[in-house]
Amino acid sequence: QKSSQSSVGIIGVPFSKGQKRGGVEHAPMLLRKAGLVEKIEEMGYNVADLGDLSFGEVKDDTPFQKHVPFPRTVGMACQGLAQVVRQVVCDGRTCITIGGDHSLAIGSVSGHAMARPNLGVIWVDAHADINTPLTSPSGNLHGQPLAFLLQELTSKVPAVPGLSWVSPCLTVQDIVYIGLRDIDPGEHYILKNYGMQYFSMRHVDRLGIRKVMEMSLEFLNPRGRRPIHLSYDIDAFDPSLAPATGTPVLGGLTYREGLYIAEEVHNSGCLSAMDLVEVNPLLGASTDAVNATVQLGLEVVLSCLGRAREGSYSLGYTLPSPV
Ligand code: HAR
Ligand code: MN
Ligand code: MN
Repeated sequence: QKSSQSSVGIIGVPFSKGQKRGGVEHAPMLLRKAGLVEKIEEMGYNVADLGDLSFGEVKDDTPFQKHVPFPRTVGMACQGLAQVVRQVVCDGRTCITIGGDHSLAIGSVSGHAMARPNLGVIWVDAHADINTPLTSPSGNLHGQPLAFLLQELTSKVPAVPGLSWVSPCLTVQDIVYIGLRDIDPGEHYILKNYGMQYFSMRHVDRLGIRKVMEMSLEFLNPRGRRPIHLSYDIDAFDPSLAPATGTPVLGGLTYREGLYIAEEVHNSGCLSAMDLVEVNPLLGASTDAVNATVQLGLEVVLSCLGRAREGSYSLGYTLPSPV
């Protein structure tokens, strides 16, 4: 069961400077080893593999206000990624970006918006990633991408070196969150006072994932014709399922909830681009823990492209008859 588009583009983004822990840059290589490209091809897609991007060194990238590390490095990587995503989407392919840390969404969403200005974003994450550089407790840019992308926050986001090219392409009407459970005070203030649509894990508990997906797609996609950007942080899953990640938080999505989200995004017929981020193979307690996390990331991507848990058969299949 293919998506409305029969071709995809895959971009590896071995990038980790949106946070301070090493390892997340190895995820694209491991997802490829797990068969990412081949499995998507087996589903019947035409796959353009853009390979893993490489990023220039930025010398003397001093932290912004002694607090936000690697601003120019993140800015340059995202600017490059944006151009590649824009091109893939313009070529009529569903764009799959494999991170890397979540700061790369500044680039992937910006590039997607250059090609599809009316896109809507589904942000699946334990975290809201909407700290401004001034509210961020850690300073890390992977906790801030949405602050740079939101028009309503323009006056609250300082000029950060390396990120001046970003033009806020989203409004609060264009985003829905699923899976939140670790929100900083500044972020909670934004969620509440800017009228953002979000489904925390408490909402998932109350409503069930079916209702959450119905409401999310209804909110973003009333006429069913709007391109969707799915930004999927693997830490949305419970740490028992996705242990190899930088900032695990207890009480996350079950395997079934996490795949259901991906399946429903596929069923909307509107998936235009997605990110899979924050798999960090150096942070698993064992090889098994790392492999489970990588495998789960792979399953999310395949489910977004139409792999169904109920199974499938291809067009033209017929039951063999005896003699
Ligand atoms: N909210 C925290 C901060 O801003 C941690 C968020 C970053 N962790 C992520 N992103 N994995 O989703 O530092
Ligand atoms: Mn995130
Ligand atoms: Mn997260």
